[in-house]
Amino acid sequence: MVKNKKMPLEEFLEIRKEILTHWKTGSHPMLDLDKAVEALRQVPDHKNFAKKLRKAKELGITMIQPRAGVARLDEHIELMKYLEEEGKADFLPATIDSYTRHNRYVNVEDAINESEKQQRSLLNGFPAVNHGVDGCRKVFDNVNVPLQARHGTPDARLLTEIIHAAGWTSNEGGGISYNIPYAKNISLEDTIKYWQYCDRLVGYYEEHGIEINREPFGPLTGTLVPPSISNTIGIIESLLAAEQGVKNITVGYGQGGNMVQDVAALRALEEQANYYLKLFGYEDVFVTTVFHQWMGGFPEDESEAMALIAFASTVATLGNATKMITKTTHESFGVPTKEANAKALRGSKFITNLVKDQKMPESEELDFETAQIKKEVDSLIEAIVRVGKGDIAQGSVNAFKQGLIDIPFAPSEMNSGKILPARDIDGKIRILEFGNLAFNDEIKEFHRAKLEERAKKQGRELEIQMVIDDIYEVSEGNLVGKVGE
Ligand code: 8ZB
Repeated sequence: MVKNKKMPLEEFLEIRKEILTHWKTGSHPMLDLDKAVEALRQVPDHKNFAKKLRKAKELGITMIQPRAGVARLDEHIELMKYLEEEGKADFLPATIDSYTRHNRYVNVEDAINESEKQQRSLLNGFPAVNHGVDGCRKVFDNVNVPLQARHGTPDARLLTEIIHAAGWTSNEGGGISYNIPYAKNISLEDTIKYWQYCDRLVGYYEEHGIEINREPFGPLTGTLVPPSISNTIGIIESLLAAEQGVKNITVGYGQGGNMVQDVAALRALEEQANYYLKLFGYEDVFVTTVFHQWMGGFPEDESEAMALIAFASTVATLGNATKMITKTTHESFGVPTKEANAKALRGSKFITNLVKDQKMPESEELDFETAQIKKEVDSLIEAIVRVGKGDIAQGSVNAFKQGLIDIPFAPSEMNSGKILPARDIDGKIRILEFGNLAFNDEIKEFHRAKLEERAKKQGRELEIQMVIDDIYEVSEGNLVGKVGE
C-alpha cells in the first residue's frame, strides 16, 4: 500500500540499483551519486532552474519557456540555441518523445537511427534516456539558461536520474498528473510510488545542498478543467513531493479563458499551496506558479493563434505568474518549426514586458472567485485526507476510485470520469454533472445556479449539449458556446 512517507535512504538506493541496470545508459559513471552531486555543484546560478525562478519572483516578472524537442542530438542542440537566442527564452525544455514516455527505449533507438539516415526527426520529442547523460550534458553545455524535462511519463525514474545527473535542474510531472491524463490503465498506486522515487532523488540532492525545481503538471487534460480540480491535484502533488524532501515547487494552471477566473485561480493556487504545505509541516518550501497558454483546441489561422497567445500572455502577467509556458501558431497542425516557436516566444515576451507593471485590479468579482475556488479545494482536500485516514497518498488512490476527485475527459480507468464541466454566461468554467465529486450542497447549488443563468440567457435547457458546444468554441473565437453553432 502506498504511503505518504519519506522513502528511507536504503530503500531508495536499493530501487535505484535496479532501475540503473535496466538500460545501457544506467551504467554511466556520472550516475554515481557523489559524482552527480559534484557536477551539480558546478552549475552556475544562472543555469539553475530553482534559483532563476527565485529571481523572477523577486523581480515580480513573468518569465517564459517553450516546449521543444527533436530526435537527433545535434539538431536538438541547434533548436535550443535558436530558442534561447532568437526566442529569448528564459528557461528551456526538452519535450520528451512518446516512446521514451512509455519506456520503449528499443523503439527509440531504431527511430534515432532512422532519423540520422533521413536527417530529420522521426520522434515527437527529445529521447533523453537514449542520448544518455553525455548527450543531455552536451545540451546543457550549449545553453546559458536552466533546463527542464517536460514529458508525461508515468514511470520517469530512469529519465529523472539521467537528466539531473546531466545538470538539468527541473523536472515536470507527478504521480497523478502524469498518469490520469496520459495513461489508460496504469495503477495510480504505482505511479505515485514512481514519482515518490523521482522526488526522493531531488530530496537527496537538496540534502547535499543542490537546489532542484519540481513542477506538477497543472493543466491535466487541458479541456474545461475546473480550477479547483487542477489546483487540488497540484497541491496534493506538492505535498507528496515535499514529504520526499523537495524544496522548490512550481504549481501550474492552464488558461481557462475567463480573465477574472484565471487570475483568481492563480492567486488561490499559490496561496493554498503555501497554506497546505505549512499546515502539513513543510515550512521551507519555496512556491512559484506557472501559467500555461491555452491548452485546448487552437485556431488554424496563424493571426488568430497569435492573438490567443497574446491574450494568454496578458492574463499570465496580470495574474503575476512566475513563469509561462508558450504555445505557437503551429499548434493546430503539430510540432512547430523552430522559427514558429521563436516567433511565439518573442510575441509572448513582448506582452509580458509591456504589461509587467500592471496588476489585475482588485474587485468584488475577483475576491469572490478566489474564495469560491479555495472553498472547493478545501472540500476536495478534506475528502482526500478523510478517505486516506490522514494519509494523502492512500487518500488520492481511494478518492479517485470513489470519484470524490474526478478529472474531466481523462482516458484513465483509474478516473471515474463522471463529471461534466460547462461555461457560465461570462465564460467561467463551472460544473454541470458532479458524479461523486466531493463538493457539499452549497457548492453544487452555486454551480447549478450559474449554469441555469446561462441556459436562461441563451434560451435553452440546462443540457449536456452545452458542454459539447463549449469544447471547440475557443478555436472558433468564442468562449461560450451558443445553441445551434
Ligand atoms: C501536453 C502538452 C502538449 C503540447 C506540444 C504540443 C502541445 C509536443 C512537442 C511540442 C514542440 C515538440 N508539443 N511535442 N512542442 N516540440 N517536440 O506540447 O504542440 O502544444
